[in-house]
This record gives sequence, structure tokens and C-alpha cells, in this order.
Amino acid sequence: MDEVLHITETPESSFQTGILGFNETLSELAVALDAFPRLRDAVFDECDEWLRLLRHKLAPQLTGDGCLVVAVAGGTNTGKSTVFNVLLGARKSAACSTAAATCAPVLATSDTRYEAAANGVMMPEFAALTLDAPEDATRYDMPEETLWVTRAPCLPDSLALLDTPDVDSIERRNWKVADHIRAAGDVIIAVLTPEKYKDARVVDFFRQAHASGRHVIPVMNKANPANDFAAPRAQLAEFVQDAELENGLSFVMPFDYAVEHDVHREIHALDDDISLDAYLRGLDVTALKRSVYHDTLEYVLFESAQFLERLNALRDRLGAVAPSYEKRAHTLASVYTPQPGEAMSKLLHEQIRVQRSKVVRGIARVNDAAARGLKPMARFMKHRVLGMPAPREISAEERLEMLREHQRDHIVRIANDFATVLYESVRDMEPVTGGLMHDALDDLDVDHAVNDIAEEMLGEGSDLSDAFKEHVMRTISQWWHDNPAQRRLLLELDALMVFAPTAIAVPVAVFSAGIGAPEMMAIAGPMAGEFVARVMENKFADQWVGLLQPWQQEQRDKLAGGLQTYMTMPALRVLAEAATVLDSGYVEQLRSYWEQCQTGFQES
Ligand SMILES: Nc1nc2c(ncn2[C@@H]2O[C@H](COP(=O)(O)OP(=O)(O)OP(=O)(O)O)[C@@H](O)[C@H]2O)c(=O)[nH]1
Ligand SMILES: [Mg+2]
Repeated sequence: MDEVLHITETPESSFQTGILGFNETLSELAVALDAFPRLRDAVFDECDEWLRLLRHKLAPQLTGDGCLVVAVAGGTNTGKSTVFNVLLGARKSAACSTAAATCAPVLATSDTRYEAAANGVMMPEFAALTLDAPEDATRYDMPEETLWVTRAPCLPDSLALLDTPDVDSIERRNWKVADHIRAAGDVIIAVLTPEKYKDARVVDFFRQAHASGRHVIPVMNKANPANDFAAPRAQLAEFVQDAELENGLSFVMPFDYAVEHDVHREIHALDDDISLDAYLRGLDVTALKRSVYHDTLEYVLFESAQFLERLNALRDRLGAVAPSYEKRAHTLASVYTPQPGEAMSKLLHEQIRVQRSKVVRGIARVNDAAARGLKPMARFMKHRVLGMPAPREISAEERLEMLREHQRDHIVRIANDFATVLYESVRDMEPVTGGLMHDALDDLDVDHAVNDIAEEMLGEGSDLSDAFKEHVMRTISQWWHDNPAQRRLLLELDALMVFAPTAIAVPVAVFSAGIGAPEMMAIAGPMAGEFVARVMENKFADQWVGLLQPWQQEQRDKLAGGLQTYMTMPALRVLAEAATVLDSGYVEQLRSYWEQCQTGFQES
């Protein structure tokens, strides 16, 4: 048996697959819709904000390649720059005894991340500059959004360290920067001193940082180590409570003169055998990022769910357009009254002859006699029933041509009506679907399309279908056997058909009260009157219409099909292409990725 390798996805990796997949599929959809700018703009309308957050924050930060920004923050002169330097094992940012010395943040990154940091990609809220000397960070002549960037090869790729100006300075500009710092830092080291740990503004800053999902790590600087750090222990506990932090590790750094000259030392945890440096390196980057981006993620999930619903609705709207025209084409085509021509006449003659040869031989003589005897009766019926004037004599070819013209006129009228429906409906449509159709309609040559439809209905290849021939054969055979009394009628009608193929056209127009029945009578000539008269005389009209009805229906369907092929399809070409893009799995794929994200979000 083959060994099957099962790869089980953890909820975490499933969440990451979800968010990456969602982001990538959105980009693919945008590219696929490039060919339809109007549709693309409608799809992505008012999505800028959540798309930006998804692309530039959530997708890069929550999918394994995240980098924790650890901000060293606190009140003025508490030793932030000193802690920053100790963590880096190098004097990167100036530490000095004057208050509010650091006036712009300093970002230290690993070699790999340096490029992104120096280009301003890592912290886009600031204007990045390369740090040349530790004192750069104390230059008050720089714009307040300045960010000094420096390399720190000792840092892993998962960590970036940020030294910051104090959060309580009387200098107003630092307050603004403090907000940016709180936003930029995922982890915040709260540098406290025995003098400042209760300061309201400082405590407030960390409370807010924690409340917004940041991980706050308290570090008591200048800590008194007496009695196993009894005093700092109590102070830190008080701070954790005041700032409403969770109980976690706190760190202490005892007062040490040498730190001014030598930054090589470790900052120890109070109740654990771990250094701050080791603790930071061991942090779960993805989990912390998730906590920091909780609100952002919630917002993006909400907005993207709305987006998916809109996308679905749009897809349904595009999908509903074609069927609505199909319906209208059928409605218009249903008033079409096709008139059977020569082919029908031949078919009937053939079928009647088949029946005749089976039963009666030499019956043609009867036919001739019948035909001769028909004329006076037919003329009477024609005048009485139809009130038609006697038409002038015209040749059989002329009649067939006139019949064809009449049919053609009717088809052209219906096709033009349908073109009007198309143009008018676009005017009333909502802008996206209307816009997509508008472009294609501009290219539609209506006259050409109308000609194509008429040609298909009446030209070469418009013969009677095999299904209909089969139907006629069955019906006539049935009539023959079921109505011995009416066999004579069939033979009489057959005789008429032989003389005037156009005669057959009339019953359809007359019995089904089709459009233009009087004109049809005129075209079909005197034989038609006789034909009708004979049929009506024998109360055969209903059956006659029944015989022809499937053919009429076929012709109407064919006309509706022609309207679809030569008008709807070209008019909907762009719309159909756009619908194909939306139908090629993007929506389902996005929905599935979205659900993965949502599940991961709820589990976190
Ligand atoms: N002796 C001793 N001095 C310290 C210690 N921590 C900080 N200092 C000194 O205190 C002064 C201020 O330290 P900084 O690290 O610059 O403090 P800061 O919080 O960055 O100050 P600002 O940037 O001005 O807000 C400096 O002169 C440091 O040398 C310490 O543990 N021992
Ligand atoms: Mg400083």
C-alpha cells in the first residue's frame, strides 16, 4: 500500500494561508479585471483603506515574515537610550544627563531589514534618515517626523529596536511623536525609575499602549537591589496595576555608574533566570502581531466581507442580463407567424401520395376531377368567409417570391424591435452593466444583424427539420387511417398543392389569425381561397393548425435563437467576458480564504 503523507495545517498556518491567499487572489482579480476598467473600478470602489491595511500591514506582518518593533519608551531621562544601547551592546543613541535629550526616534535593525528601514518602508509614518553619530538623535534642528535608522548586526531579523523621545516632555512635539511610537511599536519596553514610575502621563501612555494590543514589558532602571530588589518589586507591581497590564515578567537594571562608558551588560528578569535580550528573542512574533493588529484585522475582515457580498451581487446581476434578453427575444418571436412555403407543400404532397399509393391506385383521376369541381365552391367560401377581392393573376414564382418578401418584412420588423429593446434597456440599466453593454452596442451593426437573421430564417439551409417531417408523416398517416371520410379531402387538398404551393401558406395565417392574413390571401392567390374553403368546409381547421403548429414553434424558436446569436450575443460580448472573469472561481476562492481568516481570528 502506498504511504500517504498527511500534512495537517495548524489553525495558525491556516490563518496565514488565508490572509496571504486572500491578498494574492484580490491582486489576481484586479489584474484579470484590468481589461474592464469600468467594472474593476466598480468592484474596488471605496476599498482603498482596508486594501492598504491588508496589503501593507496585515499580509506582510501576519504571515511569518513579520518583524517585531520593540520600542523603548518612558518618561524623560529615565535611561531609555541607555537601555537601547545595552540591548544592542553598542552605543548607538546618545545618552545624556540633560532632560529630553533624545528628540527623534532611532531605529536599529538587522542587516537584512536595514534596506527596508532606511527606505522608509518599515515605518512609513516617519521620514527615515541614516544615523551617522549617536548625537544625531539629539538634534533639535530636524523636522519632528525624523526617524534615524542604524544597522545592528546583532539583532535577529524578527526584531527591530526603537529608541524614543520621552512621553512626558514639556516639549509638545514629543507628545505627537509619542502617539506615533505607540502605533509603531508592537512591543513596548516601559523604562521606569523609582522617581517616575507613578507619573500619571507615563502610566497613561502604557495603559493605552496595552489596551491597544501592545505587549508592555516593565523595566525598572536605577533599581535598588537591596533585599532581593524588594523596593523595585513593589514599585513594579504597583505600576503593573496602575497601567492595567497583565502579570508577566518584569526586569530590573541596578544603578551602575559604569554603564555610561560600558554598555556590555545584561538586564535581568526579576523572578526568572532570563535576560531581557533573550526574552525578546523568544517572543512569538506572529501571536504578538495578531494582538497588535486585532482591531485592524477585525476592521479588514468586516469590510472585506461586505466587499465579497457586493462582488457576489454584481456577479449575479451580470449573470441575470443574458437570460432577461432571451426571454424578451422569445416574447417578440412569439408574434411571428411563419407561412409554410414550397417545401411544406412538397412535403405534404409527398406524404399524401405515400398514403394514397398504399390504399388506392390510380386515384389521381379523382384528384383532377375534384380540382375541377372545387372552383365555384371555393370562390363562394373565400368571399363569404374572408371577404377577399379576387386577386390579379400572377405566376407561381412571383407568388413564392412575394411570400418570401412578406416573411422577410415580418422578421425584419421583429428584429428591429428587438434592437430597440436592446438600446432602450441599456439606457435604463445601472451604470456598470449598462456601461459594459454600451461599449459593445456601439460596435453592433444592426442592419447587418437583421439581414443575417432573415437569411438564416429564409435562405439556404432553412429547410424543414427532420423532426417536423417525421411529425407530418405520422399525422397524415394517422388522418388517413382514422378518417376514411376525409381521405377525399386530403386528396383534394393535395391536388391544390400540386397546382399552387403557396396555397398552403394561407391556412396558417387565416386559422391562427396571424398577422397579415388578408395580405397572405392576396399573395397566395385563388388556390389558397379554395384550400381554405375545403379545409373549413370539412371542419378540419383545428387539425390543420395542429399539424403545422410544431413547425411554427420551431420557426419562432429559431427566430428567437437568431435574435440571440446576431444581436444579444454581440451586445453582451464585453459583459459576458467580464462575467466570465468573475465566474472563474475568484469569488469562491476569496470566500474560502476569508473564512480561514475569520476562523483564525475567532480562535485567537
Ligand atoms: N549611573 C547610571 N546612570 C544612568 C543609568 N541609566 C541612565 N543613566 C544616566 O542617566 C542619564 C539619562 O540617561 P538616558 O539613557 O539618556 O535617558 P533617556 O531616558 O534616554 O533620556 P531622554 O532621552 O532625555 O528622555 C544619562 O546621563 C545616563 O548615563 C544607570 O543605570 N546608572
Ligand atoms: Mg534618550
